[in-house]
Amino acid sequence: MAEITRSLVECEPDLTAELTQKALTDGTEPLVIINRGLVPGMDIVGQRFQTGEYFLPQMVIAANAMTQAMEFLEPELRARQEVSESAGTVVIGTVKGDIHEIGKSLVGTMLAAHGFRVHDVGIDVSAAMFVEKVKETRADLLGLSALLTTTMTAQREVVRALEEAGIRDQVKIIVGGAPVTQEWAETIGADGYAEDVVGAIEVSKRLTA
Ligand code: B1M
Repeated sequence: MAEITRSLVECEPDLTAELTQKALTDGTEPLVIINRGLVPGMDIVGQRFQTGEYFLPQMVIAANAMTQAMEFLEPELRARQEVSESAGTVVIGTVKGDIHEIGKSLVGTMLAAHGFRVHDVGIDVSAAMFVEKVKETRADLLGLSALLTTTMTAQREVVRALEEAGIRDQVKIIVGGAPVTQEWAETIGADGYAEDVVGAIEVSKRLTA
């Protein structure tokens, strides 16, 4: 896994793709490749960006490399789950002002693999759009991702917009993303918080049981 991490950090997307495919062929579980290979690489890239050692282009290259690797991993993640009954309907997206996509998409993919009908509404999604989609799909669960301290507040706006639309009690809300905490979830009146994809599945199942 260290080689995959290194290839991401060194911004070698072709090598990341090659090593990801090789690990899959060798029988490594896709979630192990993600959690022990790819995510640690993204964390190092983020730290280097923060300290000024890396700039935006390196973050973009690393994100593209992980997205490319996810194209091999997503079908494998889905294939590992055989669920006949629907666990519920989920609308998931990244909040307004935030274009971080990878974590949100991963959570969406894994929810689908665990039997949820997932409507991924994308990134930079307004509160009004979330409300519209919840109504349209009659969602049981709404997932709000935010990766920036400046966009966390948009999660609260969505909760308020649902209240104003009179449908807050018809849908459970789960929030997540690097700066988000359990305390924040409670502060804004969300129903659940998850730190990572495994937690997101657990909390989503609990909220829709
Ligand atoms: Co941005 N960025 N970025 N970035 N970026 C971070 C988040 C940052 C922490 C880097 C850093 O400085 N250390 C920092 C935020 C600081 C802060 O506010 N606290 C940051 C910054 C500052 C910025 C810009 C402002 C930079 C600039 O322009 N000056 C800018 C903002 C753009 C915007 O959104 N308006 C920006 C841009 C970008 C790129 C576009 C270059 C790119 C994203 C490309 C894309 O997504 N297609 C990018 C990237 C790649 C990162 C880092 C390096 C990696 C994010 C990632 O994909 N991780 C990130 C540093 C870091 O997180 N270590 C950073 C892998 C992914 C699997 O993990 O998304 O955390 P993650 O998702 C996890 C959990 O958080 C959780 O589960 C997932 C899986 O385990 N989770 C949920 C996520 N959503 C969930 C929802 C749930 C439950 C769990 O329920 C619904």
